[in-house]
Amino acid sequence: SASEFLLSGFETIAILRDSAREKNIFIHGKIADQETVVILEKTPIREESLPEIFKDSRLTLEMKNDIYSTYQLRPPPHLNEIKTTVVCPATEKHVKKYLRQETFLLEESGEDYLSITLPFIQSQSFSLQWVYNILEKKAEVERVVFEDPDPQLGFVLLPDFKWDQKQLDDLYLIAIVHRRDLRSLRDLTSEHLPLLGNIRTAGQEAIRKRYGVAADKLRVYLHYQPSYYHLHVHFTSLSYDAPGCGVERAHLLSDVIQNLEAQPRHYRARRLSFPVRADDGLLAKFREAGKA
Ligand code: M7G
Repeated sequence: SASEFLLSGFETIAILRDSAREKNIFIHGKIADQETVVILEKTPIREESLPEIFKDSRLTLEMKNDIYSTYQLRPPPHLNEIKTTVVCPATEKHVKKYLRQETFLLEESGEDYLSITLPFIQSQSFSLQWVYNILEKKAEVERVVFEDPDPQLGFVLLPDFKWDQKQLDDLYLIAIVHRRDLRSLRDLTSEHLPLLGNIRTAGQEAIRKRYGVAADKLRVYLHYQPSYYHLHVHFTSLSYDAPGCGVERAHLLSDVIQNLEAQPRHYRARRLSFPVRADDGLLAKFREAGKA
């Protein structure tokens, strides 16, 4: 069927990163001569599946010592799934994004943004096609949780593709704005307060209605720098240590709103810090300009 996909033609080129703790692996390879990134991730164990696991699984003893014993448990196959993300054809930038690398913190003034960062992101950032597909109802249509169609204040709220929606512990949604002229936090001024307020209020309300998760259980933030330069806001479960939710990259929406209320051009003027990977072209540009 159209929703089935074969990985048997996948040829591995390199392991980009893996983590025993996160139980995932990022692989660069080829499918039919096309550059591809595949991400495999073991999914959390859900409380609802415990009765089935206890009833239908086979245990093999590994060791026993006094009151302690460890086993290998083989659950029924449908409870042993691996969440798989495929990027194909992948660009070199995708391969770099997932490669584990040393990072450096850059501090960017408003002027640095205009003279270094903006020209750089205009020349080489990820395609926004997936974003436009969502806004134009060409992809992920049935996944949309909430939409405000207003062209200026509106947005689409849907599950982030990092979340499989099977448990609330790692709840992760994104709100993507309808207007297409806002690249990132840097573009925001007090003029955009109605948009930001709408995303916060309507987004939280939609998540409460759909998932029963209250506003005080959500971490609502923007990334700077984002990977995709079309304004979007992350909504993650407060109890989930989401990738990229650290202070060096995440800006809480409520702080953003307060900063703009206090100073309309806060994000145009202020120095902003953010991490970059060792081989990020932006780091090279900052170094060329003697700013890093
Ligand atoms: P970001 O801050 O621009 O970059 O966030 P990051 O990926 O470095 O965090 C973009 C968000 O959009 C991320 O949380 C991605 O997981 C998510 N995302 C990316 N793509 C390509 C898709 C997609 O095709 N569908 C959905 N639903 N989410 C995506």
